Parts: sequence; structure tokens; C-alpha cells
Amino acid sequence: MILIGSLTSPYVRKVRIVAAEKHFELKLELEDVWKPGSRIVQLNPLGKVPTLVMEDGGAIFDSRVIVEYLDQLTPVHRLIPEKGRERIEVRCWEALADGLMDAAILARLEATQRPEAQRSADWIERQMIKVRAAVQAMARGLGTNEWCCEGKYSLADVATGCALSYLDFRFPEIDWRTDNPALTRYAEKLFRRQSFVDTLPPSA
Ligand code: GSF
Repeated sequence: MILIGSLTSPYVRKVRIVAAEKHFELKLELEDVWKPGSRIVQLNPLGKVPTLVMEDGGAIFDSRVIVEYLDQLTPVHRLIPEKGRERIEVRCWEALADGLMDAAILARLEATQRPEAQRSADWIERQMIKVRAAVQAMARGLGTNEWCCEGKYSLADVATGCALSYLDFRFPEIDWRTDNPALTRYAEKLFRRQSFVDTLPPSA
């Protein structure tokens, strides 16, 4: 299977970590989706990464769909519970983490890609409010537990780790650690996992 992506996208990283935890070898093909004429649109009309090309040549996209596909391909190390309330809890943690990444990326695009005269400080602040609220919700939800859901490592932890690590990568000025010692201890343990170490983004 071929994963089209970049080394800096937190959504791509989520997929790569899930693949590593499931012992799948994905061939990573780098694609700059911002480059005019990027061939990503031939596989994904939305022009976004991650996009996965499956064994039969079909393409699927959106990190949430791809991780679901990978998780159900083999019973090895299930990261998403099969049904019920537990499944919904894991997916809600993922939505929270993805939402943090969405807001952080929108704020960053506004601040770095838009011509200065057109930038909206209000828009950036609106997104940063979401980022801070998501961190607080993560800290509250985790409490002093070892993992986000049901006492075991799951997609909820993969997604949460990718979101917090993205803040470290692109927003080093955001100090989410000082007021959240339990979340900090949790993240440090998560960041030491081989799958996280192997997918660290290159330094900015
Ligand atoms: C988000 C993917 C995304 O925005 C997912 O896969 O979970 N909900 C989707 N990817 C960005 C790259 S990045 O910022 O991580 C992307 O491909 N953007 C190109 C564009 O034209 O928006």
C-alpha cells in the first residue's frame, strides 16, 4: 500500500503511527499538495493528504477513514474498539484531536500564507481559543489515567499524541505543559514510543 503524504502533516503522522502499531509496511510517497498541478487531485478530488492507495489500486482518503481501514484489515493490536460506547469514546477523542489540528492549521495558514494586509487577527484568535479549549478538554478527560480510554492504548492516544506534538512542532510558544502535569507525563511517555519517535517531523 502507498501512503501519499508529507513529513509535517499531523494527519499523515496519525496514519503512519497506526500502520506501525499494526505492523503494516506503508510506502510513503511525498507530495507537496500546495504546488500548482499537484497530482494528488487525481487520487483525491479534495487535493489533500493523507491519501492511501490500496493493494487493488483504489484510493481512500481522510485520515479517519484510512485508520479505520488499516485497523480492521487485521486483528493484530486493535486500536479502535469494534462497537458500542467504547468505540464512540475513542472516535470522539480522535475528533477532539483532529479538531485541535484543524484549528491550529487554520490559524497557521492565516498567519503565514495570507498576504499581511488580508490577515485577520480575530480569525486567528478564534482558532486559538479552540486549540486551548481542546488541550483543556484533553487534560480533563485524561485526568490521572494511563491512557485516554478504557485503560488501554488506542487510536485515542495516537490522535491525542499527534495533536500535542503538532503544537510543539508549529507552536512552540504555546506552553500547554505547565498547567497540565498529568497530561505532560502522559505525553512524554507517548512520545517515547517507537512509532512516535520514528515519525517525528523534521525540525522546522
Ligand atoms: C484533513 C487533511 C488535511 O487537511 C484528514 O485527512 O484527516 N480531515 C483531513 N491535510 C492537509 C495537509 S496538513 O495541513 O496536514 C492538506 O492536504 N491540505 C491541502 C489543502 O488544499 O487543504
